[in-house]
Amino acid sequence: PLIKSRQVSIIGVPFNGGQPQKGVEKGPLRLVDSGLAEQLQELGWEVGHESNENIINELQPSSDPDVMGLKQPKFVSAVTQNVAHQIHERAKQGKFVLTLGGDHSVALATVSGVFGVYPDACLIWVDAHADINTPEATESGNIHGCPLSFLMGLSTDHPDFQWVKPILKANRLVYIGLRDLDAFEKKTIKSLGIQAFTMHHVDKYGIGKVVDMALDHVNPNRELPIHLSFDVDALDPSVAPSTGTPVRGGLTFREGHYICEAIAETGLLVAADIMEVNPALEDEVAVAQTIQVGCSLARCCLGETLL
Ligand code: 6HN
Ligand code: MN
Ligand code: MN
Ligand code: MN
Repeated sequence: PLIKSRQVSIIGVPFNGGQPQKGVEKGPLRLVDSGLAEQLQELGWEVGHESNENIINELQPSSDPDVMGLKQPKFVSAVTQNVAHQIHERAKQGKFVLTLGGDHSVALATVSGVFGVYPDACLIWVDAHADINTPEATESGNIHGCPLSFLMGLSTDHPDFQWVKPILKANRLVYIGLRDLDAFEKKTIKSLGIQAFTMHHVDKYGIGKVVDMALDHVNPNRELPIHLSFDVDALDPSVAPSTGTPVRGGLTFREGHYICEAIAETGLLVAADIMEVNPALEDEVAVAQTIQVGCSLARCCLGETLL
């Protein structure tokens, strides 16, 4: 495996500034409080944990008006730039980086940090959404719908995100689970030739074939490092109800876990994000279910089901 140390660095990012709903900032601590660190130790990993519970509030600017149609740009930029450095340091130390969100704008930090250390990595984006809107295109202004446009260099003129380097090439990105795309996103995926497996493809081919085809596309020789960014809204709302932008018709419990298992099995996974768990949404039973799923996806990424 690429990560020889068997050390994992859990990076909590208790951040909600990329979208309007409160509560997603409570995701990381709930995942850890439910025993995630101990579970990973049981799998034989040496676990470090940085909760970042104190730094986020300090980075909130006193005034943060919309810029080019994006909401809270200064707050999102400051938090993600800061966390990108932290993630870069941990990846550079040879540790597996497990980032717990927080909303998906935090991918600006995870992908920047990881690709800074592994420039030839590929990114597997598991999500109901494509998160590739530009400031011009976004209908909501929520930055959690935009991180990939910055990381791919499609949005180079926003003053607050000049620090984001366009490190992601179209042929190193693959989507799985898509089912709610904005018109601009569809057009962009087509025109850039980004490989995308929607729920239609999961139904048609089955998840095993889809993951094989996804890896064949971004990692044909099975030699490049892999970063997995898993938005829990990729799962069906009956599986992961407590999330901010649920969409019917998602991945089953097994399909979601299969993705993590199959990628872990390659030995090439160097970083994983578990994003958009919002413990303030739905009832306590739903929250507990969503937290449990988040933890078990993370464990599968770290090899729980490998023999
Ligand atoms: N997520 N495409 C919509 C938007 O507001 O741009 C939804 C984005 C959802 C983002 O779930 O990470
Ligand atoms: Mn997302
Ligand atoms: Mn999503
Ligand atoms: Mn939509």
